[in-house]
Amino acid sequence: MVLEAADQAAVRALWLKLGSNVGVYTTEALERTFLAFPSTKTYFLHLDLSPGSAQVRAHGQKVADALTLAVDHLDDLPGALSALRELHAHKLRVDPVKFKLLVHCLLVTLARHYPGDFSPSLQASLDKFLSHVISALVPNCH
Ligand code: HEG
Repeated sequence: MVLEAADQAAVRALWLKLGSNVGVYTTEALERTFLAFPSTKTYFLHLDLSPGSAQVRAHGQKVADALTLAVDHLDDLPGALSALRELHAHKLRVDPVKFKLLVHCLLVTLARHYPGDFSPSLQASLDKFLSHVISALVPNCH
């Protein structure tokens, strides 16, 4: 399953615009996820989850780097994300449902910071991209 060309172009264009700030937005998305969906916090009990936490920021940057890697490998997300799939499924044992919660909060975050860009069509492209990322991170889902 590969993202259509128009969706790929829209995601790449947004990523260029985000530049080095992707980590800022993934960190806000994590903070929103922990507040809106507290059940997600159970995976991070070993981290300081208080607002503005440097540990959440550091984790946000890792998530950002993984998403940027995904944007650079839109034709082979399962291949690009295979190590992360192993980690989340077998070591961290993250419930697949939780990925959708983080993705929802990332969309809300991007809509808030880029209201002028966030057309219904960009939302649809981003939603498809992030669904593909989830599929690549969840075993037997691609
Ligand atoms: Mg995951 C670690 C990416 C959703 C729980 N996550 C990581 C790491 C990356 C990553 C790059 C660091 C891996 C490493 O150190 O080698 N995570 C990532 C993406 C997405 C995602 C791209 C979805 C888009 N993660 C996710 C969700 C949960 C979760 C939904 C649980 C609700 N991730 C999780 C935990 C760790 C990572 C508990 C380890 C954190 C740590 O101990 O530092």
